[in-house]
Amino acid sequence: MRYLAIFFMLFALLPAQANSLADSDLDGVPDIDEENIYYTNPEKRDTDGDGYSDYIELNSGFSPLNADPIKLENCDTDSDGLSDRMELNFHTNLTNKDSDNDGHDDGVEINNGYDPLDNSGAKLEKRIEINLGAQELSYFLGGVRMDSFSVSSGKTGMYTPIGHYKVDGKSIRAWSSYGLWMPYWMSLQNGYFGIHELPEWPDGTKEGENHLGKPVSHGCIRLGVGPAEFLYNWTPVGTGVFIY
Ligand SMILES: [Ca+2]
Ligand SMILES: [Ca+2]
Ligand SMILES: [Ca+2]
Ligand SMILES: [Ca+2]
Repeated sequence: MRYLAIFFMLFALLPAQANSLADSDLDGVPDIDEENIYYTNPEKRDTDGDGYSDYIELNSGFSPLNADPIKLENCDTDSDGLSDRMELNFHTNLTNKDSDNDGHDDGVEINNGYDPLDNSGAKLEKRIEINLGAQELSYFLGGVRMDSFSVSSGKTGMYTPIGHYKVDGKSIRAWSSYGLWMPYWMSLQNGYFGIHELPEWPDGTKEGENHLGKPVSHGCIRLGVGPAEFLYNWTPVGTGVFIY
């Protein structure tokens, strides 16, 4: 038993080693992270001089580089169209517009699906996830969640199937056998079901405008006006869709 106790003590010591990285200003953020991730001053606890340490700002979601109380998602230090929050998520340089020096700003690369850390023109993987319990669709670029939209999925008895699918076709306007148009249609399982904007009756009236967030469809995933068109244009055929 004594050996076992020593064994566990050794493991208990390991996390302490991870915290022994140099931290010159003792603000809780290691020098190496201040220099390479957050671009804060490793010699100054409060880089922007607003009275809050870099550590406190980062842990409460505020920019440690801006003395105004601005959240990381609303701050774009290098004005490249990508927020500081997203720069941290994508591991890009939040003080350099063009992290991979290929002539295209980070924000432009992300908006067009390119890898802002690869100057060979490589694209990042796109993925869509639909959480039926939350009635929410999220889309991901390179593993980073970009945004989420409220949806309406299948009602009781006409449940939206769960599982892994791929977008296998697209149409600006598809006709449903229920007698409705489905704008911005993205087909799953060869059209067995799909993702589309709130459906439209032939007279132009929209169906289910107050139903986003509630499962009332015939099995499809309905998106609101705006998000449906955006996602249609963002999503290439072949994009993975994970429904759970
Ligand atoms: Ca520090
Ligand atoms: Ca500060
Ligand atoms: Ca930026
Ligand atoms: Ca670039």
